Amino acid sequence: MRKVTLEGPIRICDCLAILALMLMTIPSLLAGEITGTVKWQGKVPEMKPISMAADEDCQKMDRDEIPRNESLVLGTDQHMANVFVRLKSGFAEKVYVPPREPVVLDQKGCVYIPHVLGLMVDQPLKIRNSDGMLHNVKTRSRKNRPFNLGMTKNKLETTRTFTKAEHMITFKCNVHSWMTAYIGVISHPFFDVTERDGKFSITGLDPGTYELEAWHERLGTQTRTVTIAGDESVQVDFTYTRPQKK
Ligand SMILES: [Cu+2]
Repeated sequence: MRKVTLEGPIRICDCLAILALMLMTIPSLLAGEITGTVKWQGKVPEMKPISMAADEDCQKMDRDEIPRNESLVLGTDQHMANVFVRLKSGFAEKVYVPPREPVVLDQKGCVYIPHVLGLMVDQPLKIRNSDGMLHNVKTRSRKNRPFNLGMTKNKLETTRTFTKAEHMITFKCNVHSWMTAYIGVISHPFFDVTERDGKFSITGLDPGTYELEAWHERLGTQTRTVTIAGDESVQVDFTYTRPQKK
């Protein structure tokens, strides 16, 4: 068996390395977070199945049921999916390093999956065509250069990055009019998108006062002012309801 000793210069190096690791870890352990849920309040509207009659290949795909209109997606207890929650102000104005791992936007079953997603400036977005049939990705953006990309059965994957923060960029398919996705490109890592459980979590926050915003494609934005005093978890819940008729 190899004998390991901690004597002489190695020991000092080890101590310094452990100290450095502790210094890097302690701030994140002491960081605060904002968590919460987003719920729909009131009568649940009936969301009709998407009409895919324009493309027989989409319509006859093997699946349990045709997806429903995605402009309101609820889970159990009326929790809302596809709400983009982000810090709008209060965070340190600095350059945040984006993750190297790509975020994936898939074209599967003739819909975009996910319908709403977020990524950081310069983080790769992998656009996948799991359907292996003709789709077209056209972006509607003002700050980043728009693109219009045919994805044939021979082009199943491509990667793009966005150099500027933009909230939100609309993705549409020219072949299938119902296919829409919304992408938030954010300059910092403090954002989340709800799934059907309606939950969001924004972590790694220094003490301070923040403006927190929830965004929904049809129902608009809501903001809250949230103060984090230290290593605490502050709960903030959002509620959306049917807009009042004017
Ligand atoms: Cu398409």
